Amino acid sequence: MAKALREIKQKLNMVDIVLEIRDARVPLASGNRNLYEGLGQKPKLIVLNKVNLADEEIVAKWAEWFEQQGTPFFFVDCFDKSAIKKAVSMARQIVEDNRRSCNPDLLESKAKLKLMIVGLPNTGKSTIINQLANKNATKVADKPGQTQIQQWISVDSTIELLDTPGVMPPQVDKEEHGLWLSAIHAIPDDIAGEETVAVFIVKHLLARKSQEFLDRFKLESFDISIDDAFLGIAKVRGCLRQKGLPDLDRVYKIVLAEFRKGELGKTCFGLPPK
Ligand SMILES: Nc1nc2c(ncn2[C@@H]2O[C@H](COP(=O)(O)OP(=O)(O)OP(=O)(O)O)[C@@H](O)[C@H]2O)c(=O)[nH]1
Ligand SMILES: [Mg+2]
Repeated sequence: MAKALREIKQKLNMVDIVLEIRDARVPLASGNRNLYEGLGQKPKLIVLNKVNLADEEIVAKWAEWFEQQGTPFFFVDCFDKSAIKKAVSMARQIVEDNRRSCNPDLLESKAKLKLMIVGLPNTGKSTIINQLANKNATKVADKPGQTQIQQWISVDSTIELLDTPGVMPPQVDKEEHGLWLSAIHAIPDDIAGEETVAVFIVKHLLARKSQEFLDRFKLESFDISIDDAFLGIAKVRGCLRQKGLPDLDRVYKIVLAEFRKGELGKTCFGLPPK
């Protein structure tokens, strides 16, 4: 964390604006206060990615909340190129407004816009860059810590991007936030353990009454125990061992993988603060 933060600060004077990529399912806890504060006066834009995996009603509440805070923000998903381009246009506008706030008579800058992309691991930083660059300029994978070093990517004559490794905050504010970040795979599974994360996800989906979850695993009702839910999943997916006992390790992996692909329903963790 300290090294990554130092490297980010070293490059600050080379960029016009910092895009902090967060996960739209966890809009506040997937931010990094230390990182954000370390950016000082540099213009910032919060980009909430993976909105295609998030609950639309709760996203609307968060949008209202960010509006009230006066924080520039933009919801995107990596498959929607036009939304990503709009986020970059918004970034350009913020930089322009900032430049002209000192001298309103300045003409619009024709210089290349340089953006630094920062955020927690696995939030989709490199994917967003590849979408803008129209090529696999930087490696992506559904696991935290894919990007290990900073890398400049030139999109065209108007935009240049700096990809950076994901940075975890030194600590999470609440234990619950650790589970949220594990569920979205910003934290590697071996930290909390696959069982803990899978149990958390299944409890969350049952409590939130995710119909997709129920239908996908042919479960009878939302009012079942966690053991019955895992047994039901094992039956449907052929993960039963001798004497009809579920092979829980396989079941946990199924839950984690399918939840992260959005196949168990769109969801968010937590609501905006009152
Ligand atoms: N469903 C969905 N998946 C996404 C979206 N954006 C990125 N992903 C997936 O999220 C995973 C992580 O993407 P990366 O771009 O490697 O994330 P990163 O932030 O660069 O990760 P690190 O380099 O580890 O910090 C990949 O499997 C992407 O395909 C999105 O908007 N929707
Ligand atoms: Mg990356």
